[in-house]
This record gives sequence, structure tokens and C-alpha cells, in this order.
Amino acid sequence: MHNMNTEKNFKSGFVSIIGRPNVGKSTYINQVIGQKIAIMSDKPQTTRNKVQGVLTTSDAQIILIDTPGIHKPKHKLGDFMMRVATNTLKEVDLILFMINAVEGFGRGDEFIIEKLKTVQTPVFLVINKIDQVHPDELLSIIDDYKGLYDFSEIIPISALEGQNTDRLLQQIKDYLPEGPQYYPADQITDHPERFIVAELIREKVLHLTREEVPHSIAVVIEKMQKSQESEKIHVMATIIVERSSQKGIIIGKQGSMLKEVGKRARLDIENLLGSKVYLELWVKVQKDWRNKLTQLRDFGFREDEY
Ligand SMILES: Nc1nc2c(ncn2[C@@H]2O[C@H](COP(=O)(O)OP(=O)(O)OP(=O)(O)O)[C@@H](O)[C@H]2O)c(=O)[nH]1
Ligand SMILES: [Mg+2]
Repeated sequence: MHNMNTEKNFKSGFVSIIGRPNVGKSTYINQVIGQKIAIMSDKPQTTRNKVQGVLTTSDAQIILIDTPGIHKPKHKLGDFMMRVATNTLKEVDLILFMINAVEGFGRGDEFIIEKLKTVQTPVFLVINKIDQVHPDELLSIIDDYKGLYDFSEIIPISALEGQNTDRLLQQIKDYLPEGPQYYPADQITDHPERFIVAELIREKVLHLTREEVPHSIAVVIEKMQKSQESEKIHVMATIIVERSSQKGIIIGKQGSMLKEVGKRARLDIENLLGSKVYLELWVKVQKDWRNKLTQLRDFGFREDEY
């Protein structure tokens, strides 16, 4: 049973963050939650699944939903990602449409605004990365977007540096209805630890590789259990790639790349689990997995769960 908070005037609700790839949606969620639950990278299309971050305060519970960046799908995985992003819009109490202050208006935004016009939910325009532009430029960005949709609020922030994020959080609370506490106060995400562990490994590959490699991988956790000989948690994971050339890149010269991925991932996983970790990584080729529905399901991309 959840620890229901019955205090009067307690507010709660679901808030979906939508936007083009790379605008900083995952960075914002992590900033609010104060821990890395959604992986981040400078490569577009980092987020693939819906990730919920839960923030509980004395007077409210905000469930923030991170979604994959809106882009034109090139394979079945891309189709899945777009459905995950747009399906959430109907079911939430508030939508944050996030844009990047550095880039101007783009085709992806046009598509998102068309989607927004089909729902009744209030929408905030959140202009992120203001640490990278001169304040004068903000006015022209606001002008570009203001005429396209009747936004409930327009809020410039820097998710990375935390500028104005308190104000945004207050505005979110103002728009939420009175409601129950859905999750226990100490729960920060709806995803099982296994999922986040797999994502942390994928994040390191995203950071360390280039070109087609980052997008062609999936990570599957084969085993995660406390080892009997030591206090460590034994994590065994397989990195799936599409071609044997990519397998070579991920393993690296004499295993150097895989070793580096493992070293960096282990530190993050230890942080997440609060325990020492023994991380064992394998690499396997599964041709064209991003286009095979059965494989997508095997790797955890299940639409019925979203
Ligand atoms: N300068 C600056 N960089 C930021 C800010 N917020 C995010 N970034 C950077 O922008 C890049 C993309 O951030 P993510 O949070 O992964 O973006 P996303 O919108 O989740 O991207 P997808 O999951 O691919 O849709 C990362 O390199 C972040 O460090 C910000 O406020 N200022
Ligand atoms: Mg993301």
C-alpha cells in the first residue's frame, strides 16, 4: 500500500516534457529530482523510453515524464519512440514544451505544435539553455513562438545551471489539481533499478563512441544479484550491436573501449545502488534489431507498458 497523504490541499499530477531531440529534457528531470534517473548526452535521440521522475514535497507530488525527442522515425524503434512521446500528451495534467534557446524554430516544433492543438491540456513553453544566449535574444525567441500557440506560461530556464528552475517548479505546482500522493515519498522513479542500470551503461557508450555506433546499441541486463563471496552486487550485461564492425569498435584495441565503458558505468551504478558493484560486460551482434518487433520486445521496448 502506498502511504497516502491525506493532508488538505495536497496537490499532485503528471507533467509531460516534450520537445525536439537534445533540447535538455532529461537534464531538466535530473536537475529537479537531484539524481540521475534519465541518461543524457550531446547526441540526439538519447532517450528511448518514457521515464518518470517523482518529486515529493510537503504540499505536492509532481510526476515528471521524460519522453524521446520528436524526430522523423527511420526504423521501428523510431516509430515506437514517437508513439511514446505523443501518447503521454492526452493523459497528463500539464505539458512542458521545451525548446533550445540557441537553435531557432524548426520543423520538429511545427509537428509538436500541431499535436498540442489536438489536446485540451495546459502547455508551458520552456526555453532552455539560456546560459548560452544574451538576454536580448530571448525576446525574439518568445516572439517567434508566441503567435503559434496560446501557451499558459512562458518560462526561460537553464536546466544545466539551475537558473529559474525554482520558479518553473512553483508554476507547475500552481497548475496541478488537488490530488493524492501516488508514490511513496522516497520513490524517485517508476522504473526498476535494472532499467536504469542498463541505461547508465548505454549512456557511457553514447559518450565514448561516434557516428552510427551510439544509435545502434541496446543493453540487456542478464543478471543482477548480490554475490555470495563478497559484499558486491554482480551485474552481468550484454551490449547488443547491429554489425560486427560495431562490435569491434565497442570492444576496442585489446578490450580498451569496453574496459573504459565498464569503469565509468560501474561508478554510476555504484552511486545508484549505494553498493560496490562487479560489472561484467559482453557484446553481441543482432543484425538489424531496430527493425525487428520481436527483438524490440526482447530488449524491453514494450508498447503495452506505455
Ligand atoms: N549549456 C547548456 N547545456 C544544456 C542545458 N541543458 C541540457 N544541456 C546539454 O544538452 C545536451 C542534451 O541534453 P539531454 O538532456 O540529453 O537532452 P534531451 O532533450 O533529453 O535529448 P533526447 O533524449 O535525445 O531527446 C547535453 O549535452 C546537456 O548537457 C542547459 O541548460 N545549458
Ligand atoms: Mg533525453
